[in-house]
Amino acid sequence: MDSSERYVEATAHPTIGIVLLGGLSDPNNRIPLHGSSGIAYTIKNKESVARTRISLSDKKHVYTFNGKEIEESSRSPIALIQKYEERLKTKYRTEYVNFKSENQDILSGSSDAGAAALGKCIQYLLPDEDPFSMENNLRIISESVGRSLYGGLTVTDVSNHGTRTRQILNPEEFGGYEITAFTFPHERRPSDDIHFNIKKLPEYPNRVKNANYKLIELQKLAEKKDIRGIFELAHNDTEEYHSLVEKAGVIIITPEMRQLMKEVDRIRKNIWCSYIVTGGNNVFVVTRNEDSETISDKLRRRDVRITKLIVAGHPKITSSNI
Ligand code: ADP
Ligand code: 3S4
Repeated sequence: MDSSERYVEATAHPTIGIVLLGGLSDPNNRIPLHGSSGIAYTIKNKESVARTRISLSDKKHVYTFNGKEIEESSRSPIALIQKYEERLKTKYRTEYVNFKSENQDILSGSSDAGAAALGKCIQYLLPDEDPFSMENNLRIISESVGRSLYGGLTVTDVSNHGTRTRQILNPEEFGGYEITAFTFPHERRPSDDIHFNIKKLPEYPNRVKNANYKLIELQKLAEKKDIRGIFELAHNDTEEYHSLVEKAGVIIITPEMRQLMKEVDRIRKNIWCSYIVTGGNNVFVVTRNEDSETISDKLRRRDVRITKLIVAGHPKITSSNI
């Protein structure tokens, strides 16, 4: 960084779906076809974050992600920065708006974290920016960005005017529970494989109705602070979602992942636990804190990485000289 450079740096946490999202009405603006819900997470005793710095300089443009230069593409943060560039240049009398982001200890849900950390920087620089229009602009990078923008347990509602996320439980309410991620050693498929295919199914209108209905249920569970109920709902949603995703020809749950899920179903008969599978190569097993070790030991296998996660909060400004 040159000594005259002005900058702001923010971090945001990655996310896991609770009522899973499948189907976008407009692939460029990534507008969801139904409401959804999720939590922000961090690895226990570590900081799972996207760390993003926006700097203002008079020298040249620099855009990097995980140390590599990035190009303009449909989901690129460059397109998002361009939406705010003129206002930033006028307000801060600068020539160039630069972007640098690094992901740290993220298993999945990185795009939400990346979009939210960038959003937090822009909000800092342009505090009058309306949060609703900000959330909808950030969707270019990630359709479920609201989960990371608000942290804890969130619901994202979709209307004709756009999408709006609200937090329905703060992360502290999840203090008695741990999420163990079992990461399988294969590459994940892009989430767009799900989004493009699921909406072609004849069952899809019913899925849209069910997902929206589940959000009403979830709100009631959150009001009662029924954390187990919330993760039971997530467990059932994983089953409904993946049976449709598979009918649409997209296999996310491999036979090895399914085998582990069957074992969770067996354990659940005696000790409470549940699972979630989003679009990646993780099976997330939720347990009470005191049962986490026993259950992980029962599920442990070769080549499957085990990581302990907890629910996390909203983005933070970590440093700035502006
Ligand atoms: P995930 O489950 O990790 O979100 P996706 O395939 O949905 O997986 O999204 C990955 C994409 O998100 C990356 O290819 C990149 O375009 C974008 N992304 C990830 N991290 C960041 C970041 N820190 N800043 C900006 N964009 C990011
Ligand atoms: C496939 O925007 P992810 C999905 O709702 C899309 O979590 C989220 O998750 C499902 O694995 C979901 O791409 O984060």
